[in-house]
Amino acid sequence: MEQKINTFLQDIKSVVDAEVNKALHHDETLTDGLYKAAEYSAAGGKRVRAVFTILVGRLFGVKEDILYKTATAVEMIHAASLIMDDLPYMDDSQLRRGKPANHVVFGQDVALCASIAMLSHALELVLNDEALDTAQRNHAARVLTRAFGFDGLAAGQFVDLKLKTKNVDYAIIEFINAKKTAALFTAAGEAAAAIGGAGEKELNAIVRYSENIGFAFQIIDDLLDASGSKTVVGKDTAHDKMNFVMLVGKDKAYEEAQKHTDEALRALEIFGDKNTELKALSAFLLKRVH
Ligand code: GRG
Repeated sequence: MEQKINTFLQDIKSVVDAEVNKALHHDETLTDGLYKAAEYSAAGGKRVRAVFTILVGRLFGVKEDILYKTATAVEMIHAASLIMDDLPYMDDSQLRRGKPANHVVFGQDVALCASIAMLSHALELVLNDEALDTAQRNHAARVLTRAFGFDGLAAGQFVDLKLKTKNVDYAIIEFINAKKTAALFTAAGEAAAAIGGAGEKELNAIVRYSENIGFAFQIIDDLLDASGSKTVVGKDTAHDKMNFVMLVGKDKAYEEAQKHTDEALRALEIFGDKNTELKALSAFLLKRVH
């Protein structure tokens, strides 16, 4: 099953790369530089969130291609957040996905415009998606919009930046991980489940699954930062921000990631045998450090 997830990641990566190219295709000459900056950062990445979106949809019997645009929108929101995260007045990172950060190549002004344009375009993709009916489009757009605002990425980043290493305890790191990382997984999961016609109980289970997977994903990311060199990880690993690994150490942090993965698996129990792929994805994501 691990090999199946690996192959699936590669397949979905090609699909999302093609969808991104389609989404950013344009005939504009005056704003060509803006599109180029967006394309630069929308490219690459493991596409874990796209796979996550599609596998949640499959649990509800949604055909993969119905979710291509939603999955691409999720990846574009993620890419937009990475551009912002690397800016000098945020994390001040020079390297991302194994290449110079967006602002290093295009300048801070263009990087910010490209990030905002990508956020906007991601929502347009969902709202104009002909594979979805109006209710599905609206539901997906609503949850994805919420994921990067006061209840999502911006909130998590704000607390992360402002607190740095001062007075940070478990509850604060929990807040940061929930908003900065898990919120987008949760929105992706909820959008896919809603497209699949999930009822309230099923939707709640997927939200619980996604929140826990997102939380574990951030801890594993921190563990990779703590043990990998920046050439291996493909991004700057030294930050003055506090994280779970710095707070409790590597072993306890890994245990915490395991606990969240177990909780995610418990949430899937109501789906019986149909949950095999999502279970495999959870195990695969946890194993990134071992
Ligand atoms: C309003 C969009 C918006 C953002 C403002 C900058 C910001 C607030 C939030 C930053 C959120 C952020 C960068 C969280 C880190 C999440 C994370 C674990 C990133 C690494 O994800 P991977 O490993 O990366 O999936 P790839 O490169 O494979 O896609």
